[in-house]
Amino acid sequence: MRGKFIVLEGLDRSGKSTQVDRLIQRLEQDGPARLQKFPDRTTSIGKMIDAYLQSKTEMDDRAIHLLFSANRWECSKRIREDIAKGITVVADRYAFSGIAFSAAKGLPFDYCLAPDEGLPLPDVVINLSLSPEDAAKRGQYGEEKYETLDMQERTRAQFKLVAREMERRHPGRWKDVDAAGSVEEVGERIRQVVGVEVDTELGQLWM
Ligand code: DGP
Repeated sequence: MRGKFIVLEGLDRSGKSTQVDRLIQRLEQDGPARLQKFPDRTTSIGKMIDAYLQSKTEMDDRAIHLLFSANRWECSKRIREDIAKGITVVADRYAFSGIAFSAAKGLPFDYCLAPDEGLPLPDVVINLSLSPEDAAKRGQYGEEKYETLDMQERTRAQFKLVAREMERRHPGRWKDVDAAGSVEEVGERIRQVVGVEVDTELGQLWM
């Protein structure tokens, strides 16, 4: 039986990384599971992305958009292989962040979507949603490029459009999960939506 491909999305401070770790620990009780973080900053493309996010280099908006996508493509072969072997892959961010963040900077939505067409299609996307008020209670943003209130607000609006696009093209796979509450409460909400039935074959994104 193949592994599942599960994606967690959400804004900075939504608790995504904490929940990804908890989810993997729980999944490992039933079989092999591994984390795939995006951007994967360990590859040579990932190092360019890392320098950009830390404002060590400047980059044209389209150039960085394509690098984020290239980073997903370079990891996609291993994702497919692992899933075929029965390993469940949990991605911390994926193509949906790619669209939401770049569209929030003003790039056309359809342009943002195009380079990821054909990537492995997640069986389920868990979008941790948090109101601006609850996000503000979690403290200051960090130092990286997009970690400002204005950028996060615009990205939040774009995530709603991404959700609509997913519902249109791949109905039933996008799950909004309320990220307000304790780590345990949010973890329980995730547990309830993650047990999906999967198709025999892994699909292709946007196709
Ligand atoms: P993280 O390592 O999860 O903190 O993500 C780093 C930052 O990069 C975060 O602000 C979200 C942003 N990001 C993640 N993926 C993409 C992408 O594909 N495109 C763009 N433009 N930004 C992204």
